[in-house]
Amino acid sequence: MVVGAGFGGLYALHRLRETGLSVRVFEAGSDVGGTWFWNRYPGARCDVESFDYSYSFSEELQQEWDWSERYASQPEILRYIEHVADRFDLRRDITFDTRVQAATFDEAQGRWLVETDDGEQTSATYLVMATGCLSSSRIPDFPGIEDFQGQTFHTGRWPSEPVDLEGKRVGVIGTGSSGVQVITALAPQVGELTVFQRTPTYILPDWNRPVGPDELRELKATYPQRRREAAKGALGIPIPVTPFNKQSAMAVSEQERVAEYERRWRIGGVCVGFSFKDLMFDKDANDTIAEFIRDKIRERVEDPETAEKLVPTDYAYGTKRPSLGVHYYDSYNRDNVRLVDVRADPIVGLTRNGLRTENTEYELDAIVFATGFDAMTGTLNAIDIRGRGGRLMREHWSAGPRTYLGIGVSGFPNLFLITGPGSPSVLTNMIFSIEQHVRWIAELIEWMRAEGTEVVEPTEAAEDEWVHKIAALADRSLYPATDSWFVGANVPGKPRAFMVYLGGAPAYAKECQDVADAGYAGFEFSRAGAAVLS
Ligand code: NA7
Repeated sequence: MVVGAGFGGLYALHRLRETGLSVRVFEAGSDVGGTWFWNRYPGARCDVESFDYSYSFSEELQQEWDWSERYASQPEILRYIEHVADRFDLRRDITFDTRVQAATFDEAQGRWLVETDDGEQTSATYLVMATGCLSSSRIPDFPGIEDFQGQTFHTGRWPSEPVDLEGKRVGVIGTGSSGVQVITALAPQVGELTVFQRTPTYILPDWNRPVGPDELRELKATYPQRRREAAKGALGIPIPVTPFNKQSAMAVSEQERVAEYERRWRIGGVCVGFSFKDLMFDKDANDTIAEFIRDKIRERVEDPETAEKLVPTDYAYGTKRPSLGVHYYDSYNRDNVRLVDVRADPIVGLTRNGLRTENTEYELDAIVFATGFDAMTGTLNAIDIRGRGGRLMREHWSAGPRTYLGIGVSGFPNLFLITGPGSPSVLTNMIFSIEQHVRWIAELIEWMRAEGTEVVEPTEAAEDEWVHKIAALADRSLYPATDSWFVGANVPGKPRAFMVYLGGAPAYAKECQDVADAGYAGFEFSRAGAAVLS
């Protein structure tokens, strides 16, 4: 059984079918797409290039799909996923509009008993959680939220029917990646746009553009090489043009440093973050790129006071996920857009007609919450997942998520996480990481069937060691010091833990391969109802 029909769940269904298993998928949405099904807000676009943010498992699929832009928009990505679902006849095994509420491991039978919100109870040998890293959208608990008479939207739950905001007074709360994209798209459409910003974002240019026929032909012809390069890149994307610079930012003169930033800025995308080897590890080095980006903001925004509000100052570049885009700052040069710094003038709550801060009341016809997600663990913890002895996974994770390889959880046999906490997941190209996980899990299941063993789970010791490794890798970097969703700081009461493997995609893939080559070291195997064999 697979939970979720986004990129992860669809490939899990396809690949596990190939192993000869019968597979059933439950999906809460009414169609395939996951993230790209729900996040259909204006301006939604992927921040990984389309030729990399696509499945590599089928050469025919690669050759028949024509990406139209360097960075694909949400509608195009959704069309692609729908095409994949049709092409591999996936929908016949997917039950839509159905949310998994509980999953209990029956030790005697060695099966997962699964309950869905329509009351159905079913069971499966293996349970694959392809529930996404950013799938539990979050609206903060603003007082008076139910009093507001206008329209409200969350970017991560945008309606599928058309939304007409033309001429309206619209407020956007939040300026993370979703906020940046939706603000850029709405600014020219709406009557008045009021942006309520708590923390400004570092934004890199994407220089998005159409992909012409010649480029398309060339890109298609070089897919195999591109995928090989992607496997060598720390983020699961190819970086042949602008590899990681192995120098320290502090080892060169200011002039050389700025020249390197400028060179990469012109290319755009995440390669700017690879300008020097220590940007994410050394505060002085990080300050240099942060200041470079701040100057870019100051150049772009006409009103100096607004520009200063848009300049991030209190956290290191990259420790909250940077956004991509070129036209965001132009929004603030428009007469119909105003910026409210809600750190200086905090939001008190919503009112019947709009939103009140300590100093002002803003009348609004609609409010867009671009306020993020209960990331990495939110969706999993919302399901009553009970492992051996009836232990709830959310209790097992009460001090932060505990996994082995980000794939398995001790005491929760035959349960697999796709891009789970403790894997490189959100700091890589998600499709690359999804494919790597699904392949690895499918090969493990094939191995178990060949060995005649039925039940697999990580040992507690392997899980402990992995949890320490994730923390140790993070502690060498600047990430843990920032209040971000990477550490769960955006959700009040959430335990603080850095949830991503920071060693890079190739090192991670090697760890997974080494585990498999050693007969799945760190896992223990048993027969259903029998004691664990080691
Ligand atoms: P993010 O990155 O979590 O951004 C959420 C934004 O909402 C961020 O600017 C928050 O400010 C803001 N926020 C959250 N709660 C509040 C309250 N109570 N008041 C004011 N502002 C608030 O979510 P996104 O959807 O933009 O992006 C998620 C990921 O999707 C992204 O990283 C990419 O990987 C794709 P804060 O920074 O917490 O001060």
